[in-house]
Amino acid sequence: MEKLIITAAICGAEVMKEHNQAVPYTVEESVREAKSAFEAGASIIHLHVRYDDGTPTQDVARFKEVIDAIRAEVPDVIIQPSTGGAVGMSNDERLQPLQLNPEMATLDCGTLNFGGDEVFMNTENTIIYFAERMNERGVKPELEVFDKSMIDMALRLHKKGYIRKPMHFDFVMGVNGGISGTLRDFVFMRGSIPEDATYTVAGIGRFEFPLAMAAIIDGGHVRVGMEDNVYISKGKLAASNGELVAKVVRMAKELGREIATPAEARAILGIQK
Ligand code: KMH
Ligand code: ZN
Repeated sequence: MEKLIITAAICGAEVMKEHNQAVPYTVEESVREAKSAFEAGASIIHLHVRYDDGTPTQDVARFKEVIDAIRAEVPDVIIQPSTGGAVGMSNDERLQPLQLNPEMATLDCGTLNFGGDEVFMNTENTIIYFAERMNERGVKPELEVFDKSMIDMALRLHKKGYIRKPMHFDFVMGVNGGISGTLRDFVFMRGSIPEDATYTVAGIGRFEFPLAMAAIIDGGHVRVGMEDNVYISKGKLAASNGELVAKVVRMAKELGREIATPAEARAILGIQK
């Protein structure tokens, strides 16, 4: 079985220090959390950035500041900026981190309810627009799919030539508005992607570790981190993103799955550095 790629989603755009004090806002806090995740075994950092007061931003200057600071401490890790940003941001606002030519970036493959009155908008034309911008720059998309219909959209856009192979999916499961985080739905999602595709799974909240376990057994890859879940176990807050990653490493070791380095992750995903 391939080695296990662990992605750390260190802060997202929604979770706040009120949920867990370790959620990073400042540049220094982002470096601390990225470093802790890398040292624990993560080879990819899924990156959102915040202003110092915690407000999410897609501002390219802020991304550059954070990425440069992470690179200074953790030179080799794969940095995967979000192009999802936060609900309500415009397409071009969301796309700003591509100006930095990252190795990877997320490509959200559909619109979904996001709790209450929030809607995370990704129309077909938006997805095509984002895919074209990534293709122009040679950025590997991580296809964020919050539901089975989004896999079907990605496959249609692949047939039309907008999304290239090898395809790499991220099943984000358990969002209030997306597919559930049950094992039944995990099996449905992983059975719906092409044989030659790779996937990672991001279980939200209490689904994080059960779905990590399923992906480890299945030969998939795993995303954990404060963007998705702030608890290390029921009712106990995680001290850091590194602690969440370390738990996945322990699970993988128990099951005989080795952990991929960033270089090995690049080879598995077909990324040229
Ligand atoms: N913050 C969510 C609205 C991504 O990073 O591409 C979108 C998100 C997905 O987190
Ligand atoms: Zn994200």
